[in-house]
Amino acid sequence: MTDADHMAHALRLGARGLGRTWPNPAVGCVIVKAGRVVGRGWTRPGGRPHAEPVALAEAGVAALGATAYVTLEPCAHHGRTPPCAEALAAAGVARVVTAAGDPDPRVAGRGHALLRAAGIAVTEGVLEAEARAANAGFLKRVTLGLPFVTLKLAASVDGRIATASGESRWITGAHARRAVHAMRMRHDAVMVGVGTALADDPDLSVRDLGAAHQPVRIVVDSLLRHSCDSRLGRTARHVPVWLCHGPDAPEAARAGWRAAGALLLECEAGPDGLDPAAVMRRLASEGLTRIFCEGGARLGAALVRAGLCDELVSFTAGKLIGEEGRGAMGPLRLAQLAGAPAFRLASVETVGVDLLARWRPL
Ligand code: AOF
Ligand code: ZN
Repeated sequence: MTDADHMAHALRLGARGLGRTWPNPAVGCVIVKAGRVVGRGWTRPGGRPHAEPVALAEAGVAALGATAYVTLEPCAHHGRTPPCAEALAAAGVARVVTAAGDPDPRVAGRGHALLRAAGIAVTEGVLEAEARAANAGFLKRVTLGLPFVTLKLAASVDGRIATASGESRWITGAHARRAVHAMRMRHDAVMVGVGTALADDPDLSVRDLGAAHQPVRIVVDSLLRHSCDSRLGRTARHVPVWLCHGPDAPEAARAGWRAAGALLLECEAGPDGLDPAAVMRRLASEGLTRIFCEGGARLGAALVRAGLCDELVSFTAGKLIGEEGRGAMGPLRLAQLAGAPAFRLASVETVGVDLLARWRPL
C-alpha cells in the first residue's frame, strides 16, 4: 500500500461528511502503523470534532510511531478543541501525510509548521487535486467568500423541462429522482427560484434513503411571493427554510415567514431581481459551502450569466416535448455563439432509463 492508497482511503472517509460539516470542510484521516490501519476518522456533522481526534481516539496507544494520512492540513488554532496538529504531536505520531493546505487564515501553513517543529516528518500534496475537488466548497468559501454551486437540469432530449401548460411531473424516471435525492444529501443546501416554488410547491427534502441528513432549503424570492402556507412553510420548524429576498419584500410576508420559523436573508437587488452574486455571498457568510440549485430556468440562467455555476448536473430523458414546451435555461442574452458559456464533459453514465452527464466550466 502506497501513500496514495492510504490517502484515497482517507478521502473516501472524508466524503462521508459532505453536506453535513458546513461551515467546516469534510476531512478524512487514516492512521497506519506497520502497514495496518489502526485509526479512522472523518469530520463529524456540524463540523466538530475534526477528523484527526476521532482517528487518534480509535488508534489509542497504537498512534505512537504511526503515520497519519489527512486530506487537509491539520488545524493549528485553538477553537472549541485544541489544534489537531498538537493532538497528532501529543499522540506521538512519527509522520504526517497531507493532501492539501488549509487556506483558513487561522491555519494557512501553521499546521504543517507546527508538526515539523515537533520533529514530525511531513509529506504534503499527496492526491492534492482529488482533495481540492472534494473540499471545493470549503476552499471556495474561505478564499472567495462564495459557495460551490451545482446546477441540476432535468430535461427531454430536446432540452424541455415542461409542456406548454407547465406540466413537468415526471420527465425523468424513478432512478434519476432517487439519484437527485442522493445528490441533495451531499450538499449543504438545496435551492430553487420563486417560479419553481410557486409552480410545484416543492418540499425539497431527502426521501427514501434512510435520510440521516436534510439539507437547508432555500428559495430565492425577491418579493416573498411564495406563501408561508406552502409545504416549505408548514415544515420550516423541522428542516430549515431560508428565504433570500430583496429590500422591497412586504412586511406582512416577512412576518408570516418569520412566524413559520424560516430564516429571512435580505440581499441586494440587481437590475432584474436579486443580484445572484450578493445572494451567494450572503449564503457563504452564513457558512454554506455547497449549494445544489434545482432551477428553475430563470434562476439557473441568472447563476450562469453571473459565472456562479461550478458544475452542471444534467439528466436527459428519452422524450421529445417540442418547441412549444418550456426550455431548461432562461435568457443568457448572448450576442454571438462565441460568447456561449462553455463546459467540458467530466463524466457520463446511465441512471435507470435516463442519461446523467456532469459538466465543468471551461
Ligand atoms: C482539521 N480537521 O476535520 C477539519 C478542519 O471552528 P473550528 O475550531 O472547528 O475550526 C474550523 C476550521 O478548522 C475550518 O475553517 C478549517 O480551517 C479547519 N477544519 N481542520 O484539522 C478537520 N474539519
Ligand atoms: Zn482540527
